[in-house]
Amino acid sequence: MSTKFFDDIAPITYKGADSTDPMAFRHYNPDEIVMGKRMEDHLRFAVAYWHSFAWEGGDPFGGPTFERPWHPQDDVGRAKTKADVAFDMFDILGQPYFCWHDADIRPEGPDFATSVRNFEEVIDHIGAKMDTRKIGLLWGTANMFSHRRWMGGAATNPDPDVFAYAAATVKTCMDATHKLGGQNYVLWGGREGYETLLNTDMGAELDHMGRFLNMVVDYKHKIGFQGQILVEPKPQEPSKHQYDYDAATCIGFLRKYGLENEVKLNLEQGHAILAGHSFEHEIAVATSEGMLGSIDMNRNDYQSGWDTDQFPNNVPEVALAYYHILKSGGLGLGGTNFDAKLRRQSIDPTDLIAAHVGGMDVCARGLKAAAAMIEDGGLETALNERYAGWDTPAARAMLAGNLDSTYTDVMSGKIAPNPRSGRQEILENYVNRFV
Ligand code: XUL
Ligand code: CO
Repeated sequence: MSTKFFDDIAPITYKGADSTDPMAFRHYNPDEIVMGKRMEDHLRFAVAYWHSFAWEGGDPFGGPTFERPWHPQDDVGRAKTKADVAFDMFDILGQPYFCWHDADIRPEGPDFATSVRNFEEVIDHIGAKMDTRKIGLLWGTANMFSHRRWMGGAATNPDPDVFAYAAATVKTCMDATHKLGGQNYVLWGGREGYETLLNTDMGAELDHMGRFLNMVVDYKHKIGFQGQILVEPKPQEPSKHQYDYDAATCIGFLRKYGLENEVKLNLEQGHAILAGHSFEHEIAVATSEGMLGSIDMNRNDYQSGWDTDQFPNNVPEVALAYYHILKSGGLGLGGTNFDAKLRRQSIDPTDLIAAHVGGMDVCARGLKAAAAMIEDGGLETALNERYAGWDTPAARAMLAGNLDSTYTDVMSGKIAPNPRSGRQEILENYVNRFV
């Protein structure tokens, strides 16, 4: 039964690119076949419970701006109302997945045991709602950054009691994710880093984080969870420095602690920007190592310089991201999670729906542009031409050889480099034909 929160908003349908209806998809057409696969199965959209239902519209200068029937969020009954409204929105959008942190869906209790009881009660409520629908859980995660106990980190906290609390918390979140048939379990370490090196033993903290992640992987196998374990890079915010800085740093960390075959990456557009990269850079780093797990889709404001988590609206950026994803074989068990929130003036329920409709359409357009570029093959041909020299037996022999044998060939004049254009503008113009 509907909560009436979204009042008269009907399920969103695809009406085509010429439609002027703001509450219709113009590009996202779930059943449309793109490169041999349904669009819905490529994109695997998820709604993020925290931004859409737990965040109350506060910022560093002012309190909540949203007034929702499930506020204040300190009661299990109201947490169930929140879930009912969330599922109303899922019914309207028709996206196949959603994601949560424990703290988004249950009120914190006065002690751990009460928090877990609250959590299990709401998880059962959510599970019953999932049973009557097609929707699945893309991933679950633990919020180990908001409560004051986590202020010095979770697995990297100098206090072993906090490490213990983190271990117990992640166990409950993995259990709940498994119970709801989750496809992935995510760890984002907002406080796994430092504020100042003056009080931080970085080596010890990294060892503790490596050990913690090994415990997570062991537990995954113990309970028979078939999903992927993912870590989500971000360079800073809330910590001054976060250990999971970017994709390359995370991959180095995973290799150091023997986790490279067990853990993949959940990459977020805004985090890539904060790290000084493009989103496609982060995706290319991960795919070149076979470690892309899933993506968090949003955008940052390029002027403000912090993590604004806005809904995506830049088709060329999104297209290049999906280009690298499609080239590597797609998202697999991962998906496109809207880790994106409304602006705090967007207080109407309609804003919540419209934001997702727009974001889904931008991604669908980006996906179609990426697929068209792959089918046309222009970038691939240019790449093959650029690297064609490496297909020769002489070049392969050089890689198998050593410095002095190569020296002889260069010294004799047999090899003399002849610079060639990188053709960047021509390739940028090419991309512009598709986006
Ligand atoms: C924070 C962020 C998180 C993670 C899950 O910047 O992206 O919401 O995605 O903890
Ligand atoms: Co995220």
